[in-house]
Amino acid sequence: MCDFNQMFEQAKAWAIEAGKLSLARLESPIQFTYKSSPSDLVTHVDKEVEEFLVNMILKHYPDHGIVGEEGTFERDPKDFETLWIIDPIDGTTNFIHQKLNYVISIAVVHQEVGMIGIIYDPSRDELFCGRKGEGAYLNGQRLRLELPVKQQEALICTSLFWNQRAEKYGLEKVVYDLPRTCRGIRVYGCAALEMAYVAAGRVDAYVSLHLNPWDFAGGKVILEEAGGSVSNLEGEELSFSGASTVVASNPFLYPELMAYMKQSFN
Ligand code: 2AM
Ligand code: CA
Repeated sequence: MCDFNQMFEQAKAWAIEAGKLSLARLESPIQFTYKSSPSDLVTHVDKEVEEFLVNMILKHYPDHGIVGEEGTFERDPKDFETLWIIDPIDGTTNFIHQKLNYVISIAVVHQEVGMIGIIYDPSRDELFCGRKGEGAYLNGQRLRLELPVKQQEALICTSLFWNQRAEKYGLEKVVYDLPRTCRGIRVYGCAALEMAYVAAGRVDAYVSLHLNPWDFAGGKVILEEAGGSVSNLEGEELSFSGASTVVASNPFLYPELMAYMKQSFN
């Protein structure tokens, strides 16, 4: 039997501990290397935080699987009924350049259903969390998206980086067309933080042409528990097993935004 309540409490504590570790490491110079390109970076802290989280998870749940951005856990995720999907540092480029606007993101997925989402922002000491059927919270305050928003009044986040998928969909549609339809665009460079901000009502939607499961898994659970809507650009449920486009939105804005997206990206 899975005790999701216990996992939820542990995941929150581990995310905070990982966040404190990242802040301590920022007191010394950060070394980084390139992964696939000069805009795809990894630091020794990404690896250290992932190792810390993997060790904690396996110590308490040796029969669970883990999908992490840095690939510390090497077994096939398909072999596990319960999976932890973790991004040790989401917003690595911000972590290096700005020392803020990065988060630790953790999700627990059971039989392909998102059960737990945790996003911790160490520099602001903000903990966003959600548990399936139990609501979403920011530092203990319940998050509920209850106010209608129209697209022309909406503040919309997006991620601006080039890759082949973004090229295929047309990055210019997000850069040039979308700003004409709404009040403003914000780009924080940290997908999980931006999804958490949609859940908190700080922005009204987040759109990405390419995200990996570790970028969106925690945010999906939190946003849905706050009453928000999440899908890919085609309006389909996000799968935790591969990269995808992502639309994460205030529920009242979602139908209008999706109608616009479908027409714009057709
Ligand atoms: P990361 O920092 O963990 O790499 C904005 O750049 C957001 O999109 C970040 O959350 C970043 O995650 C993610 N992202 C996914 N694919 C990316 C890519 N090819 N280049 C830059 N950021 C990417
Ligand atoms: Ca990431």
